[in-house]
Amino acid sequence: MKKIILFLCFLLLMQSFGFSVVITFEDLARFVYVTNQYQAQGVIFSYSGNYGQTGSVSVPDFGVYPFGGDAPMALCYGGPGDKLTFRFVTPGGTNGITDYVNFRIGDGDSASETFRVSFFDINANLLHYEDHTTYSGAVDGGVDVIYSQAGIHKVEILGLPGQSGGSMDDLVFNPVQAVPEASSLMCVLLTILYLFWIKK
Ligand SMILES: [Ca+2]
Repeated sequence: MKKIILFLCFLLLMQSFGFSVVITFEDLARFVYVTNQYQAQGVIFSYSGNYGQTGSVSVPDFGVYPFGGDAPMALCYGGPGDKLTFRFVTPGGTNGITDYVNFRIGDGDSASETFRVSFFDINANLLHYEDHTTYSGAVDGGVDVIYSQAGIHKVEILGLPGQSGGSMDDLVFNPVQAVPEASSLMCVLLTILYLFWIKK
């Protein structure tokens, strides 16, 4: 019994000492649709609207110019009403959560970009949102979005009126934790009860 408890404590410790994940899109070519290429690291992407592809800010593709990310490659999104979404998952693709998300977003051209960034929990409840308008200039047209909160499952970037399309880059998040299903929790509980029972 003591050995089992020690092993479970070891697993919990290993999980808590995980390192943050960093995604710069530099490992992908231009014009690649980004979907589940980073599932093993804990995130998958989806879109409604235009783009959803990698673009080079140094060419520039999609009219996207440097905005302060790790150049040249970035993930480009479209105009008003277009939505770029990413969700945190386990390597096996089941639902996951994180407690810290940080990324660079915007555009470096002369047009302004207005967009809303929303964070949701596993039950699709809105945790937080923030609106931004970025311009070209001193900050290269981009802004850093940083949000810390337990239970972040999904992040949505929605183009607002005035948006002409932009990019995101340098996505950083804390290691993703699996969301245990009710049946798994019950299984763990029954196992613990059984172990106590055979100990007696
Ligand atoms: Ca990049």
